Amino acid sequence: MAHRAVLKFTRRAMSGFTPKQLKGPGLCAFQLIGDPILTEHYAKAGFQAVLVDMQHGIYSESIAFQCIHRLEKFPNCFPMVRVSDNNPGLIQRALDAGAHGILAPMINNAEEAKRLVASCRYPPLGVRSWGPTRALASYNTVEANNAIKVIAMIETADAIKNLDEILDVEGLDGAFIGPCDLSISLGAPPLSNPTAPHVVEAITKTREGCQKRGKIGMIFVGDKARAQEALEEGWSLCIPAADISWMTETIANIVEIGRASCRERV
Ligand code: 3PY
Ligand code: MG
Repeated sequence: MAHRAVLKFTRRAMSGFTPKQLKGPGLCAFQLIGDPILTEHYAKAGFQAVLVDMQHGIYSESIAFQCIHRLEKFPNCFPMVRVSDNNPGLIQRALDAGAHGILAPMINNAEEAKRLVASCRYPPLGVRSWGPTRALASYNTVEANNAIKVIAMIETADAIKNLDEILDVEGLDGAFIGPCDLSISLGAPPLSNPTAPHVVEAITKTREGCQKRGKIGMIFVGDKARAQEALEEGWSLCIPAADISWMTETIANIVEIGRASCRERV
């Protein structure tokens, strides 16, 4: 009886629920600075998606989820969370908070990719547990299963070795290149725009693997020039560096303008 009452409430609360679409190709904002006002600015500016980074972002879970909630006002901006680990508990909390996209770091083989997919989908496709607290905790589990995008981070030598088996995992929607960790793992310096030929080759192989399968190919890059190039190469979603680097770069430019003007006066 109690269960029926909860279901009835949930149906009413969620009526009119429209899952968001990840359109692509386009840009995704990488949010490391934990403030929902920034999330709103990224959506207003026209980013197709915002990635709330719970792996390296500087904020608590509560703030991260407030950032996700702000995106409910922006139907054209897709809310994504990078969890800190391929852990069903973390993933399901992010989904219950309203994330439509889940990215997990360091996916190294098909077994890990399958575990990631299973955490994101309700039975019979996965093992997601029922906990309707926010928008995407729809009463309609099929609708939720269809709406969620599951993305594996490809950022180790093992992932490149096992790339085909990872990309072939049913229910995995795409792959996301972490160029810095991938470079480190392949014995190169951690660069957002890697130049070592074997790293570039691994990145290209990942893009081609996604394109061949019609899956989402996502990449983090160091600047907007490389972002433009990456989109022209055929990546579906490109992250043009992170907000903390946009900020530090802008700050350095502003300070330099001040210094230059003062130099002229002395
Ligand atoms: C990496 O470069 O390793 C990343 O995870 C970027 O987000
Ligand atoms: Mg990484």
